[in-house]
Amino acid sequence: MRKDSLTSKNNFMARRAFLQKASAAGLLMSAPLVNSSALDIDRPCIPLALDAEHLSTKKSVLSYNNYYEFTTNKKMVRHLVNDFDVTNWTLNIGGLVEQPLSFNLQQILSLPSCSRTYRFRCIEGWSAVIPWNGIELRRILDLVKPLSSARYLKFKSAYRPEQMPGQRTKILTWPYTECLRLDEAYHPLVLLATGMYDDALPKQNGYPIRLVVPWKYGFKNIKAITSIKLVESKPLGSWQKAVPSEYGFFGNVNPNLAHPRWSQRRELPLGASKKVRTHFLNGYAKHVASLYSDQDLKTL
Ligand SMILES: Nc1nc2c(c(=O)[nH]1)N[C@H]1C(S)=C(S)[C@@H](COP(=O)(O)O)O[C@H]1N2
Ligand SMILES: [Mo]
Repeated sequence: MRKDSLTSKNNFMARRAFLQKASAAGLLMSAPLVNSSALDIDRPCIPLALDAEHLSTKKSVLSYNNYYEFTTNKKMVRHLVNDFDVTNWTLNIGGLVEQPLSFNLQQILSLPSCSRTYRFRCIEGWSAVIPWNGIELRRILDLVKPLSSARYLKFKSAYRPEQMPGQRTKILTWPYTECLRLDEAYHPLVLLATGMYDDALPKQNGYPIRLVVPWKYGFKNIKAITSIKLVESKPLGSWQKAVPSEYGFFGNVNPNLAHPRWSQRRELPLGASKKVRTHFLNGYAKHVASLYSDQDLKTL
């Protein structure tokens, strides 16, 4: 997909006007907290023709969660997040960028957003169809302006062992981290989600902000992000670090590439009693296959 076919000239001009205004106002100088009302002038997403899908019930998506910072028991996560206090939050975006930025909670929650309904496929074999609200990650990348040396993004989740009981165990190394290649991160399907079902993002699903990359397995979709760092060399995500034989850098959904312990050909939708077939790149191949060479797609 060509970038210039996706960004209208008007939009580009609006963004440039925003950046000029913002830098004149000193907002983009050395300790820049973004002025989120200024962000409103930018469109959060381009319209995309995606297949209509039968949504998972909100109840099912809010009550069956992987969130190892709390527990490995999927049905208990929603209870254990009650004591997770997120009033004090900063999302830092920095590293190899021209313009590092920090967002406080109020700024995160008032980011302009669109809705996008995506299939969601966990590597364990269950799936969902979720209406997200969020902003395309590339809109944020446009603000921070990656340097030419930047090749990857490294995401970190919150580290609050006093509030996150799972972090007092060694089941993973904390904080939870994930990573993308820069060209993947620029793809317009990639969202930073701040809501779902046209409502706030529930704590168990990654409040206040989480990554959504619909053609990758669920583990890549890191929750409760506190930092995004642009880096030169390939980072290691928490799962890849813990179990390299089962989790790779890409984590692309691929029914033809079996997990070492089970087939990935089929998946069980939340709330369903019968498995359905899993689609290559989770059904988004026509949008994203061009990001990968044949070699990449044989790699987990
Ligand atoms: N910080 C953090 N992010 C995470 C996880 C986690 O344990 N911690 N689990 C991942 C996995 S394995 C999956 S399948 C999805 C589950 O997202 P959901 O609970 O919103 O459905 O979150 C991903 N993001
Ligand atoms: Mo997962």
